[in-house]
Amino acid sequence: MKKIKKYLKKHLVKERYRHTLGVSYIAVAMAMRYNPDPGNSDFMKRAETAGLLHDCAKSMDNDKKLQICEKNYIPYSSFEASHPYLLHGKVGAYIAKTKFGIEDEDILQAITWHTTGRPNMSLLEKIIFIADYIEPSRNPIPELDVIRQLAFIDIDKAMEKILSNTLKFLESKGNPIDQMTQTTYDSYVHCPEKRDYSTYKGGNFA
Ligand code: DGI
Ligand code: FE
Ligand code: FE
Repeated sequence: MKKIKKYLKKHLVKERYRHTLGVSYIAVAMAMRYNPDPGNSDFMKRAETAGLLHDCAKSMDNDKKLQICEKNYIPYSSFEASHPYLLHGKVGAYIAKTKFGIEDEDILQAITWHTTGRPNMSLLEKIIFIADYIEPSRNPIPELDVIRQLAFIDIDKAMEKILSNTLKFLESKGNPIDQMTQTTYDSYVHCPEKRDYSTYKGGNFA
């Protein structure tokens, strides 16, 4: 963990490093909440590691990101080729594996998919995706505090809300949308078992 933090401190600007620590802490808190194996703190450790490394490639030049993908046969879409900042997850997972020897596939996938999500995400993948959005130093986003509470009440509902708000945000900015972001959102909307939180405004959920 020390080696990772040292690397991040060197490669990320101050605000991004602060964000990274925030994601890591929130990921640990969510791992406590959703730990599938209470009594074993391994899940928390894995959440901490994935949180720390999720944006490790964020500051890299776009050309270098594309170069790393090319050299290492990391597949990417034409949309990612024209919007290479979206590749910081895939390249980040590559760095986690090669530079820090992370072999845990779930951690690597959580880093890979943290920006767009994907259908059928694992618990750890969802935790990193959500922690990235709700960590305390994030600039205010509409409904952020409600989503922060929802994250600890109903993880899938939090996923759906974040994806929905991200799509709305990108549309309002006129930014093109990666197909994977839309596909991920669709997979949550079509999720058959869900409770209705449409009128939820924060506070305790009865
Ligand atoms: O790296 P972070 O800033 O912590 O967060 P992130 O990895 O979720 O990246 C966030 C940025 O990615 C944000 O500006 C929105 C953008 N983004 C997410 N999905 C899409 C997208 N941008 C485009 N153009 N299309 C998407 O589908
Ligand atoms: Fe990111
Ligand atoms: Fe992030």
